[in-house]
Amino acid sequence: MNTELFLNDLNGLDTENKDVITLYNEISALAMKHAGEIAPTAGKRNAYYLSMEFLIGRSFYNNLMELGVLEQTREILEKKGIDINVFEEIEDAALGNGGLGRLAACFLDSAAGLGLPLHGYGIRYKYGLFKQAIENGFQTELPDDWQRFGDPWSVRRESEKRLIEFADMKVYAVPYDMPVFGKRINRLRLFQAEGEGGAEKISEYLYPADDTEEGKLLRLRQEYFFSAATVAELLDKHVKEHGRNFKTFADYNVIQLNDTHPVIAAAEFIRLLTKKYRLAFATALDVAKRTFAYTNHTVLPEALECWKEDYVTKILPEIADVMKKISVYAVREQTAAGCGKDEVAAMAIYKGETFYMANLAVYIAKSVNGVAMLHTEILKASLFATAHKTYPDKIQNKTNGITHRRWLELCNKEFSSLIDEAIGKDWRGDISRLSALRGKTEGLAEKFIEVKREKKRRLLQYVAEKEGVEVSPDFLVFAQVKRLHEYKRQLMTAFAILDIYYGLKSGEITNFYPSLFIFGAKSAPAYRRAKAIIKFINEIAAKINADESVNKLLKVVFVCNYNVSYAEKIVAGTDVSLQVSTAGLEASGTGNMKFMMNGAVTCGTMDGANIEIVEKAGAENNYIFGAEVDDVERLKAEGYNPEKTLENPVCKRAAEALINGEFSDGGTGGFKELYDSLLKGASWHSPDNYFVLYDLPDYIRALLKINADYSDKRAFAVKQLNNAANSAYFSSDRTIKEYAEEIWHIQP
Ligand code: 26Q
Repeated sequence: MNTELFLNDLNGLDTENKDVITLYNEISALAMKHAGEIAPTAGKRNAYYLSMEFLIGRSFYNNLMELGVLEQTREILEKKGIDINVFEEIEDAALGNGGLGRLAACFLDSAAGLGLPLHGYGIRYKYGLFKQAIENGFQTELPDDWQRFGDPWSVRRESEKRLIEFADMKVYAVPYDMPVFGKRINRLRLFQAEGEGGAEKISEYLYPADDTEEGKLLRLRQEYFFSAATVAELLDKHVKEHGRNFKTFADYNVIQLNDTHPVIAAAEFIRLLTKKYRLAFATALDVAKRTFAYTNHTVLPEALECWKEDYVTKILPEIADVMKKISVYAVREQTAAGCGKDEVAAMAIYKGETFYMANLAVYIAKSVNGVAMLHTEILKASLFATAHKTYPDKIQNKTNGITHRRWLELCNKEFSSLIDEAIGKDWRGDISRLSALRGKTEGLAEKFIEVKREKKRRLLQYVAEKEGVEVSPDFLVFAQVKRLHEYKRQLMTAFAILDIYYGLKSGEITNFYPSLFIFGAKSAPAYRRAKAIIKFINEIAAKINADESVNKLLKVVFVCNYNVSYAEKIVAGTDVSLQVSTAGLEASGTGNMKFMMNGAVTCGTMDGANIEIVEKAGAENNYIFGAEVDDVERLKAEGYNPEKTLENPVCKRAAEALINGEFSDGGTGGFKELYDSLLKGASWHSPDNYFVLYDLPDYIRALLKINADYSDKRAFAVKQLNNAANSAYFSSDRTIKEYAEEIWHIQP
């Protein structure tokens, strides 16, 4: 960054009578002008991160911070009578829907920060994740036209567009580059679909509804569209720099597949090498096997991608052929390695006229990684057990992380300054230094209480404005913010709150510290039960908040349109992070890390990265409850019957709240469906598939213990600080260093 020129231009900028959007575009353009160029990739080994999602959030503040001019910009604007906070009006770029997309954004930030050549490749959706409105307690969806504010952080590269061919259409992939600022400027390249005959549709929506054949084909087109554009670009670049010597391709390039969504890139890679460059199939396959690596992000059966052969054949016949041929090679190789019929079947890439994309990814990839220790162990022992036996060195762990720049320095300036005061500023450049806080938590407690109260005050002021619910910053704040899914068990939290409410009303619960529960979540538009849970939460919130006999002690708020920017406020202003997924089902979680780093305790199950959080921060500083993986397995083997839990009046009352008429689902039948899912089983699931009723009593006990402990505010603040002090491990800087050293083999 040429700071001097930027500040000079900014000082000279005429801001009179300009609206916020104009100012945003002009200031961002100045930063882009003086930031410097994206670093060249030639002559060194580069890593490419292929992802259907990049959940970037707001770029303005973050980029100015990365460029080292945020504070000066604030001051210059102030002199011009502009409060820098006005740019909060600019909405997020939400080109992703949850953990996997946000992880991609954190990884790019860390790689740039560490000076490592990692580049993101994905899709420039016209509409990002839908905007959520709540109407009468129900989620409704509105299109997210994020580009209406302009897109000053992207540069269109018209001359680098290329034609992508389907059997029935041709589409241009036009690259838009977003620089990722840090010690090095890396590239996030997002392709936009253009052309005739409905070409633009391909990059119109993130997650088009896929309940029809047309919807499914559109998703397949999206996957191929950006994968093919990326692979063609990398091969062209290799030919230009090294000639047609593809044996060295893997020396210069490594392609990380963010889940299976872009694994079709491997098939396209082989297709191009064999068809365009005339390599033998075995040779092309070998190059692919040395180039690709794959990250798995979920073990939920319904989230494992598979494609019916006739869909693929319809629009990508050559890709279908390549995948079948890969399958033949895999079977041959596995049989030669001594695998039996069942083992080969368990690893099948192509079986029953269906392609199994996770099996394809595992076979092709030189490295397969899980995203937290437990998750990786589950991959080895269950999901990919046969592959693990066959290829014992393939599966490895890379515990997720979050960028401490956005998730601490940017969102919590107050806490960051307190840390500076205590241990100096070195931690900002080298997060491992944060552990210097460890010995100092007792001494910092009073000041931390002040900081937390201030962050709470700001959060609650915002919540009051947006949601119309007023809460005192003296409340103890719990938060459960994440995608709405049954396995994440927001319903269990709703039940627990309801039980506490009944207990307060009856006088069974006494000495209760005033508490607020914040929920934030979007449900997939077609996921009926998740939508019913949102309605249920809003129903109990309305009831409790309106009840004068209780609402001085208990409040509930469901924040509307939870997104990255809302998260920045919530993680800083929360005391207790709720991470209560059914053990074994949350691959990692990353929200848990954001809260921890901002000094919140975790109330959670032994799942995902919670296990590592507790290991680092100490069991005494967190609140763990509920069934563990072994318990869940045992319960399933025994034939868990939730009817039995109804013998406990707590569980009975919870379940009945769904059907006794106390709360209305507006005649949709949604609450009855939830009730049935708990006691009869929904879809292909067994009754209470996620052990909500089973874990509920222990959850309530944990919540009440937290409430009691909070009355010693000082001791509680020390627990919170102990979490922050031990959070360095969860910086994505650490994660990215591990990927760089152990999978990518790239250097600054
Ligand atoms: C699958 C089939 C067909 C269409 C779509 C999908 C699909 C789409 C998105 C499957 C999965 C996803 C997203 C998964 C995801 O976000 N997983 C989360 O990844 C985080 C980062 O590793 C983890 O922290 C979370 O635990 C995990 O849930």
